[in-house]
Amino acid sequence: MKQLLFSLCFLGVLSTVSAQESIKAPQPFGPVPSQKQMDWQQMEFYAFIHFSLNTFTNKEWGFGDESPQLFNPTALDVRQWARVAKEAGMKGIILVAKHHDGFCLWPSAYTERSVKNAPWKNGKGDVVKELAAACKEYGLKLGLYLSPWDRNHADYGKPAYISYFRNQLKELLTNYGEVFEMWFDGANGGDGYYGGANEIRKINTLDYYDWEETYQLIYKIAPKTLVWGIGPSEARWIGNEDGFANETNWSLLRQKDDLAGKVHYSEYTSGHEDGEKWVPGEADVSIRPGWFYHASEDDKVKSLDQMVDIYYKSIGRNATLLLNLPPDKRGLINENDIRRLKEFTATIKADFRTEVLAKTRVTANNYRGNNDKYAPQNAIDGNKNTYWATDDEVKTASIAFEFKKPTAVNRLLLQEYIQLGQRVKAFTVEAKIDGKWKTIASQTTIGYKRILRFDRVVASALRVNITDSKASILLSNIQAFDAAVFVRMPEISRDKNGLVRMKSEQGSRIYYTLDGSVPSTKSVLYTTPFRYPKAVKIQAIAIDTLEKRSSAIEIAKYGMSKENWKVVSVSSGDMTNVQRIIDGDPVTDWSFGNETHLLPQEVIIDMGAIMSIKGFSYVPKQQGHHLNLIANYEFFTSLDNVHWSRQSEGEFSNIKNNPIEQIKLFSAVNARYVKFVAKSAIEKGNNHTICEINVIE
Ligand code: FUL
Repeated sequence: MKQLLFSLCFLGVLSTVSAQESIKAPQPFGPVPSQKQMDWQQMEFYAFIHFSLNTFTNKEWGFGDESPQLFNPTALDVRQWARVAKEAGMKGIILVAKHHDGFCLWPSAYTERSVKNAPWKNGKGDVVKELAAACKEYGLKLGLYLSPWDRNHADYGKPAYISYFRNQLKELLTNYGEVFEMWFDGANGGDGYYGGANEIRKINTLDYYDWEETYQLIYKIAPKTLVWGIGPSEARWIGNEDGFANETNWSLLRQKDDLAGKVHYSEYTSGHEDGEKWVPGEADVSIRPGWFYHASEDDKVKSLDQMVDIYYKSIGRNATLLLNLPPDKRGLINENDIRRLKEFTATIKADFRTEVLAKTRVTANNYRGNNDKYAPQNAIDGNKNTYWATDDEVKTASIAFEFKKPTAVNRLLLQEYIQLGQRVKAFTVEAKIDGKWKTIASQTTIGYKRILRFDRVVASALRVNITDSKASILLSNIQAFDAAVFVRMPEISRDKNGLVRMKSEQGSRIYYTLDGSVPSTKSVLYTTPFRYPKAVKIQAIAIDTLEKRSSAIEIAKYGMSKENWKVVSVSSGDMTNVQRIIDGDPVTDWSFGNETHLLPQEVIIDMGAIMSIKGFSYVPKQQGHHLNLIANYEFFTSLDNVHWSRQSEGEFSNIKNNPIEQIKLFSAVNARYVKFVAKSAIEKGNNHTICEINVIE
């Protein structure tokens, strides 16, 4: 009897096992990530460190002739970098080991241009080694940036340089432990010192480096290193240096076309739905306007609003986020940057504190073979290895979550089980409010992670409808949150005549100060535009009266208004619209130069009175495909529009990838007239654009 019972039980077990097994697991669809890419994607957030000779020369790109003697940080502490990154929840640090000027932060055996010829630690230091140890101590992964372009090396552009470059790669990938990411920047070739030749060396990025072979070398010596950037890479640039992916973001790329030079980099922002290779996007951005530290940017650290937007537009849009924290001349991440980073991480942490779906009743109108292994519960079980899956032929389906009582939500987080490919092309989200379903979002891709922000709704149920997918649907995680209302900072603008305008979101009031004090509800309430043509620092705050919450403080600094400014002469271009370059609006643009008026081109401005100035800025066009950017400039001042003295000349480094306001400083000088000369351009065309010219008082 006992025996019989046992056999019956045994048979019972067997039959359940075979029922489970008779369900075939879903098959991969299209390109899938490698384990290395999966591990990398799950890091989500890591730091970038730009720290080199440029930190000491106040440049964004060194020319290659700067002396290594200038590298002399007074308090370099890589453990501080690691601590800051760790506390911010980052998982690694990518260090720029060599930037375009060729200076090496490690004592490379192949060059004298390195820390070994710097006064720091009497030439005995090795920043890469120190950072590798600090990363280990703090449980962070180490990544490295080795600039392919070298403006110092005499052989750059010739075959000999490729051996040099590969030798350095070998040093970096064998002497410092595991490197999680190798970063190859796209800026390649142009003018430089090149061992004293001082010339322009153009190369074809795709041919010159023989990337296929370089990659083979890397995979041989460092198989765990993910290679980013140019060549047949395993992760791609997101196509801008603002840290944004598009809402539609495929982790796929038509890399063959890319390697044949047929893909414009703006396409990286979305990837390619029909890409033949898994090449996920990495969004890189600096916490300041520039990549290297400049004291003049101490008050230009990105605002909390910008930082939060960056998070939702990168990690929230299926990309990883590589955030640059440039150490200052001491060798420390600056206090201002740390403060902002802390505010940012606290805000993001708070946004995801209250999860509301885990305890809901979840149902789906389809799940694979009605088998529990693929049931909708898997999307809320907190286990990233289980997923809700539909039957193979089912490419549209709904998953619904019923709350025990009406619940407030304003964030939704979704994740596909990307190990089997990225599939979802479109989806909608509905909320059941007062018994009626209401569509609250209509979106496209999901990928590894997609986070939606929407106005708070109080719902009795939520429903996610996948409305289009390449193959069956596999979702491993769905969460919803009730984040505190984020009040956006007011926007401040001032026009040419000094008229100040402020704008905030509906439902909030703006309070401001003009005397440098911190604004609060006791400060002046903004009601209508007002005139303030003098130099001023305006600080404003928005208060959501209903939520009783306030925004971060917006600060706008202005010199004297431009009401008495006039453009007195231009070498070409349309004179009727030229005032756009002095209208106080950084968006309106004007161009000079054409087929008959080639570079250099100039514009002369009369400021109406003698002023002491110590710099100028050029605001380039920032939106669009053809920005017609100026690459090299000269800037002159005069008291009488007859006798001129040159105050500054040089390049707008990195303007192509990062077309931000270009600030150039010089020793203070009295001037009434200023002359801005465009000497060379980024694009081949003969048209060159200026949005605004400012002076720094
Ligand atoms: C760019 C470089 O030219 C910048 O200097 C910086 O390193 C940035 C991350 O990549 O393209």
